Formats: sequence, C-alpha cells, structure tokens
Amino acid sequence: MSSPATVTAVEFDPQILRQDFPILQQSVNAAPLVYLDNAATTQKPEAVIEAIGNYYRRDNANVHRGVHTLSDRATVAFEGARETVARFINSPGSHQVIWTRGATEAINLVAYSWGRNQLRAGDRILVSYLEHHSNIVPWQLVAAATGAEVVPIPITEAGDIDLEALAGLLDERVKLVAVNHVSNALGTINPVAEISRMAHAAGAKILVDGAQAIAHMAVDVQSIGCDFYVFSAHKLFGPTGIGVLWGREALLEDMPPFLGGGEMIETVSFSGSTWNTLPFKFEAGTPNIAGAIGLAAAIDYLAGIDIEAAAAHEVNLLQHSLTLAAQVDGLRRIGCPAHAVGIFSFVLEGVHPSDLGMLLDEQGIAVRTGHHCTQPLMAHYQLPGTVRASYSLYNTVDDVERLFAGIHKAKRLFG
Ligand code: 7TS
Repeated sequence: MSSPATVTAVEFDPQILRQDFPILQQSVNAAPLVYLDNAATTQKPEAVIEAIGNYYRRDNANVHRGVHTLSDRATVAFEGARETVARFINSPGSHQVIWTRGATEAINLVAYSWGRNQLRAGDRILVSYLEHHSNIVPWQLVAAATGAEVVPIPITEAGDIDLEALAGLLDERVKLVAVNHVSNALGTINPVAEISRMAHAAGAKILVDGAQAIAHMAVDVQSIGCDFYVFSAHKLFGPTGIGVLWGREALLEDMPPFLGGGEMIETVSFSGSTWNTLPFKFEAGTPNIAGAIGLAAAIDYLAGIDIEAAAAHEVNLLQHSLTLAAQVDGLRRIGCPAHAVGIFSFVLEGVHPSDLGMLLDEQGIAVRTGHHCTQPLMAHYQLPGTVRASYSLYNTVDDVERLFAGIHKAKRLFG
C-alpha cells in the first residue's frame, strides 16, 4: 500500500468537500447517507450538475453543423471539453481523445476496429485475472471472430499481477496486453508503465483500462507509455453515458471506423464513402454534448483539489478499516496488494455478502456486494462474491465507523 507518510504535510478536509455534493446531504432509511460505492459510480459536485443544467438552459444545439450562435457555443464548449481531457491525461493532442459512452464502449471500439483488423489465428491477447468483464468479453468476441486466443495473466495470492508469469507469457504470439490500471474488486494499483515496457519489448501493443484509476491519481498517458487508455466520466465525478478512448495517433489513423453514420464521414456516395479525420472518424452520430461538458466541469472541479492528498486520505480510510477489521472475528479481507487505492473488499464468515449489503442499506450505508463483474477473479479466490466498500475523497473516518457498527450489528443478528 502506498505510504500515507509522504503526504501528511498536506491538509485535506473531506468535511469541506462534502458540502459540494448535494446528494450526500440526505438521510437514507432514517440515517445520514454513508456512500461507500464509489467504485461503481462517484457522486457529482454542484459544479458538474450546474454545468450540465446551464448547457441545456442556455446553449443547447447540435455541434459542428449549425451556422447559428447556439450551435457555435455548443461546439466551442464540446471541443473545449476535449482539450480539457487532453490536458488532464497529458495527451500530445486533443484529436487523440475520442468520446465514447464509457470505458466499456472504448474497449469494444479497440477490440472491433483494431482487433478485427490486426489479429489472426494463433495470435494471443493477454488479459489479467484482475480484469473487469468489460476488459475480457470484448477480447473473447474478437478472438472468436479472428481465431486469436485470450490467455489469462496469473496474479499472486495478494492480488498483484504476477510480473514473472507475464514475462514468461510474452512471446511473439502476443499482439496485445490488456490490463487495468487499478482493480475495481481489490484496489490493486498495477505497474502499468513497467507492463507497457514489457509488452512493447515483446512487440505487443497495450491497452490500459483506467476506469478505476482516473479518480485516484494523476494519469499521464505519455509517461505510462501505453497504446490505448480508457475511462468513464461517471467514476470521475462526471455524468454517466460519456467516456474516453485515448490512443496513439498512428494506431488510431490506421484503424477503420467502429460505427458508421453522420459526423464520421468526409464524403458519402453510393460508389463508396470516405472517412473524416481524427477524432471524428470514431464519433458517428450526435454525441453526448452535455456529457462532455459535464466531464470537463468535473476535471475543472478536481483542479482545485490535491489529488495525491485525496488518495492518501482514501488509503488512510482503508488502513482504518483494516485496523477495525482485525477486531471482527470471521472477517477476512480479500487480497492484500502491494499498492492499492482505498478499496476494502471482504467476506464475513456466516453472513452472505448480499445479506450484509441489505442490512447495511437498512442503516443508510451503501456498499456493493457480489462478484463486481470480475467472475474469473472471484473463481481464483473461490468466492461467490465479496462486500466492497470503495472510498472517495468525500468519505470520512465517521463513515468507516458507521460501516463497522453495521458489520457488528450483522454479526449479532446472524451470529
Ligand atoms: N473497467 C473497470 C476496472 C471497472 O471497474 C468498470 C466498472 C468498467 C471497466 C466498466 O465501466 P463502465 O463505465 O463502462 O461501465 N466497474 C464497476 C464496479 O466496480 N461496480 O460497478 C461498476
């Protein structure tokens, strides 16, 4: 786990930040809401809600096509949002930022457009045991279509990618390595820059699924050195229905369109059509304009927050959880990664995860239970699922204590 000692000098007050999130100011089931399901989706600050509302109240029009003032305002805001994302992830250019519906669609875009054209029978795609289904199933679909093979990268008992095993798998058959930056089920922070170097040394490309990393660390696609990086806005305090595919320019230029329609073409005739330039080649149809503007507002909101201090605060909440967990008989944390974000995944002997989840909900505490869309990982640990508390910058020590009071209550009821 990353050491919080390095950031103790930074003042970080979640109580102040909480005021920015209207949804947190409510009671659920007659208790103040404790929202610990941030890996599923984060809550939205007033600034994001306002940016989306203001867009619809003042500027709503379609982009890139109108000569009128509203269309121009919408286009400026929409393309400005792309620039904001490009700066946020240190992309060399904003044309490498492709809007998608989210991380899932971004991975499918690469699987269909790059995978179906580059992969042949006998080729291999390596994906780790830590992956979310959205970074497994698209590769299985492309493998079925091309004759390529999906091969799992083993993990250690602690829940880290086994780098030695990965090195052993990286031969000339491997064309792509697909790994997450942070595991949604265990919180593992994967050494994606090192994995990128390893993949490239073997002649393979690498896609990094940043869905869980983007809200917890500064992401720099150039220093990671990956070929593709994907994330969803809704896990970054932005709206649902919008996400990003970032790709290397030369790869994106070579890839055929994913979806056909308006916006992605240069010319259309019945003898054939030609494609628009990047990024529009991959953006068929009217895009999620309000979503892009909402994502940019979320990034602007985060600019006022020390993200490293926030991450250290979240890790402190995890460490506090582990201290309290040590006092609960039959509670077992799943995974113990060397470096992790503030995700606490556990099982409680004698209590089914979904029963515990429901009991916590009765006390106003929101957690996720189940397989977390990581069935191969659950199979690895021989578990049907876990209870997961995933911390964000607005969670407090009091939230953790409420969680444990709920766990003790469950033990009394089921024990
Ligand atoms: N990749 C990872 C690592 C994820 O955690 C998720 C969603 C996705 C991809 C898919 O993101 P989407 O926005 O396209 O749906 N993870 C979770 C979760 O842990 N609980 O609910 C959704």
